[in-house]
Amino acid sequence: MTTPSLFEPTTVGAWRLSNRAVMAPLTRNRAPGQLPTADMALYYAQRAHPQDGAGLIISEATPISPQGHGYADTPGLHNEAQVAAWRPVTDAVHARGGHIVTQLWHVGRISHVDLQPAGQPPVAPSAIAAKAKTYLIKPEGGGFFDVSPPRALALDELPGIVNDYRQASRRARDAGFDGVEIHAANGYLLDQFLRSGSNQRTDTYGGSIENRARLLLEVMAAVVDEIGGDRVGVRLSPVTAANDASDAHPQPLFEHVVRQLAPLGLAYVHVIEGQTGGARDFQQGDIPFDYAALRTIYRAAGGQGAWMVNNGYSADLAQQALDSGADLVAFGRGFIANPDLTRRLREGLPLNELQRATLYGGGAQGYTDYPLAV
Ligand code: 8OZ
Repeated sequence: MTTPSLFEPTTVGAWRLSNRAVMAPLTRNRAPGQLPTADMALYYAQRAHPQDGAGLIISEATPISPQGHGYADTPGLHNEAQVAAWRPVTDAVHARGGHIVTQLWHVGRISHVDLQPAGQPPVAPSAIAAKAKTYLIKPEGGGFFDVSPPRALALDELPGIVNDYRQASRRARDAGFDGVEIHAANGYLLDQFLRSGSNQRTDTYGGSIENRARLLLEVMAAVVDEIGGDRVGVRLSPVTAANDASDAHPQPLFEHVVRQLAPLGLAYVHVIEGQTGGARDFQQGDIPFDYAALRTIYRAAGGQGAWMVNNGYSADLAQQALDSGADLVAFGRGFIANPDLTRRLREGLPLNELQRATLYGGGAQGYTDYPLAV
């Protein structure tokens, strides 16, 4: 039996990808005025080489509405100026032979009044403040600040949020993206609804697992209806504690989610294993999360989307994951520091070191100046 190689082409949803290495979504805070820039086009194009770069690029998290913003200088997809400014980014990636989807984002309670329309409190399932920080750029410079206490969304506001995702997916298509990934991970709005620690609603969007999953599933159905399931993925982080996310019983919650996602005909399901950017064996509650069972349940329910895994993968670990049934592997830090990460993994070349001081905000340094291997 031959097992798939990280370095071989594959078909995912509507796309023929030149390899199975994916560039994970990565917030970089280099979009002043919430508009994509020429530097961003260069950065993504550098990572889009068909053999040496990512088979699929997932853009940095991209807010669907003014209210969906929670960090300084993140590029939106909620007005026509942003659509026009994203176009050179998608064109540059396509000119290199790559594929790019945008990650659609609403931060929910992980925001700050400085970034909210009219200085209003951020919105959340329930009025519970996260013990978390956000990145702001003040006149004296960029830094991390406590998030602001949120207000609970009213029931009659939720259809508008679903519609914001729908409109953003339409704008993504207009901007030339190959599709979208719905960001339902890392303690942002959709994950806040999923998990009991942030969702204490008593209406049909809180309480039971079915109710907590409702908003995500309505968003997925709307976006699939708008642009087609074969251009839509979703990112989940079943156990992460990022942004104060918590749920004592993630296994039945996420099993319900993937069972409900199965009939949508998605391009892929993207799962962060463990603590985002941290320990792969991190768990919430008493029982280690069973990721293999999650995939088995998705498949048993008829789900045919590619299974994308992420978090701290090396070349060896990636190949092991492909050998045991994963279809795609997403690399984050590796692609920040190595535009030619796929080639380096294929040839066993050393990796550039990640420069942490230039991760968030700033200019070309630590962004478009990481060298290719010689
Ligand atoms: C790091 C800094 C800011 C945002 C995520 C969108 O964790 C993010 C993010 C990561 O998904």
